[in-house]
Amino acid sequence: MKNILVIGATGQIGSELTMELRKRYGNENVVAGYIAGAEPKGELKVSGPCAITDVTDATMIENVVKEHKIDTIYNLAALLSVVAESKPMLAWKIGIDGLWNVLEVARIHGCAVFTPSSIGSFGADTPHVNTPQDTIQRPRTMYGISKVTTELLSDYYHTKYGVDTRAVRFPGIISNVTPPGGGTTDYAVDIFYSAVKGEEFVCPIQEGTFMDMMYMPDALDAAINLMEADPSKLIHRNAFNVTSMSFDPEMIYKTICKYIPDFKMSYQVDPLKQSIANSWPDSLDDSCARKEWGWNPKYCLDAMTKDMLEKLRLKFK
Ligand code: AKB
Repeated sequence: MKNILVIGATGQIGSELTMELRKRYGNENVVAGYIAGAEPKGELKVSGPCAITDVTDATMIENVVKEHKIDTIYNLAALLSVVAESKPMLAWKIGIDGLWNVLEVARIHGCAVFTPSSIGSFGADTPHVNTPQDTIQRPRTMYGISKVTTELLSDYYHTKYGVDTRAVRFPGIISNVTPPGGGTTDYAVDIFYSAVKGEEFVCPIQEGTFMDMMYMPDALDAAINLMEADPSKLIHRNAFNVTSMSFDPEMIYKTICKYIPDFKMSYQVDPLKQSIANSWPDSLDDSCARKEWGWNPKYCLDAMTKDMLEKLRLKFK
């Protein structure tokens, strides 16, 4: 039986991952770790144990791990790419000092650890089309630098200490429960909210800018299925390219227009978001994830759009 701690359980991915893990492993066996000021609410709060778990405090993490006999940690604490550029030292403190705390606790208490990387771990010198699993990374954003370091430090703990670390490089995640905050790919979530509210969408990313994206149900499967995978089949660990779709603003706009024909979009490009997006891949090659642990996403752009619009319409009814 797994006992799981999700650090960052009230964030965009954490809030849905915690509920999915509770569904699969039992409510009592999944602890929602949160920080002061971001307390769990609603179902997340009442359906299972919650514990204040600040990733920058190793003792606090260790106490939660000991109290709940944790054997698996999903470490989702991080600042997203745009906000990390305005707070680079904080991004490092949470992303890397925090990761070091998690890995040390995991080493001492024998926990497996999932700490996601991102398409942000790639940089301007990376081949942008069909980006290989193993290729030049060299990002120039603090988010990217911290994600490459996350990958290297996680691999280090695996090879040196045998800690069972595994991760994926998440693309932009699109979801209808908890909005993302401060990412370059946030536009692909915001556009759905504008469409459902009947508002014009002002897009901060230029037409023709392709980025990898994924619908939340596939992102949850990616994290959980990788942690369930047979370790003897894993050639890579930190971190696997995974993707479900690649589109530019026009493609997602036109797909939404199939369901809401009078939806309007204009452009007001944000220079910081655009420069980050330009340095990221257009499309990832995720064949290693498919081969080594059976990655197989279910949602394409059209299926995701249909589901997003249905769910958001219910939310704003
Ligand atoms: C961001 O845009 O910062 C994130 C990511 C792709 O890692 N959504």
